[in-house]
Amino acid sequence: MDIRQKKAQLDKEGYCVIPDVLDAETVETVRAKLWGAAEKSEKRGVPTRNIGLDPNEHNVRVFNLIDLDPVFIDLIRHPLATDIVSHLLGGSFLISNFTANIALPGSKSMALHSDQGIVVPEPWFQPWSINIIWCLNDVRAENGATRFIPGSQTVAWRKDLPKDARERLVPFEAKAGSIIAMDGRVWHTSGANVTEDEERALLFGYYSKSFIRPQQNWNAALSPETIAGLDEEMQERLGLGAAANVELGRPLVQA
Ligand SMILES: O=C(O)CCC(=O)C(=O)O
Repeated sequence: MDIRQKKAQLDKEGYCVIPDVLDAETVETVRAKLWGAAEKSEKRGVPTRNIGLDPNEHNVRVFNLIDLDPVFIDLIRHPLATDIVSHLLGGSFLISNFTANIALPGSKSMALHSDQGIVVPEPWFQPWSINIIWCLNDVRAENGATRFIPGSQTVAWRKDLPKDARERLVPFEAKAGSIIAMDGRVWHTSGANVTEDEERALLFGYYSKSFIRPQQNWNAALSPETIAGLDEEMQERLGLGAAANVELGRPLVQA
């Protein structure tokens, strides 16, 4: 696999799929830990179903993965993931969120959106955020693959979205163990899982330029034990330090 080619595709088409990032055994381990994290979240009083994002209870949403199992810390800082993120956003980025959506049989499609549009107002001229989607199952149309509008990373204004936007959606296809890198400006939605018994578990590692406030307030979301176990780099990526918006402060005008 030529990673330069994948990055070029991300630049040009707004996405790329990188296969075989996790081997089959690791995928199974992470999938089991994800279900464990869902249970832990429920025990903490953070519900995972019917939280208002999806049309019915067949989606399982798990938030704050970083606080639920160390395996998710390894994934959010995975060298290949952060290499792709820094390719698109530049070196100064923050971890904005890390969540899961398990689409079970009977789940339906959510509202069409772009993730950048959720964190900054239009116009969206540049890539300021990116999702690294970890596939824990084979992903295909029938089991509810994420559906996206090809080329929609060039839509700067909501009014420029095509009238038939939903008809233009196409499903990603990827094997378990792949990652899908998706420019934050790409318009997309979850698919409907129409299978009898197939699960579709995806993790969404979301990163944004460091001048954008992360979706999760990590200072409030992470337990002291989790924070104590993080090294300096992770603390910085999560915006846990006292300094903020240093990126824009750096190029001070010379006298
Ligand atoms: O689960 C999916 O396929 C998409 C989820 C998504 O776009 C979201 O939660 O914002």
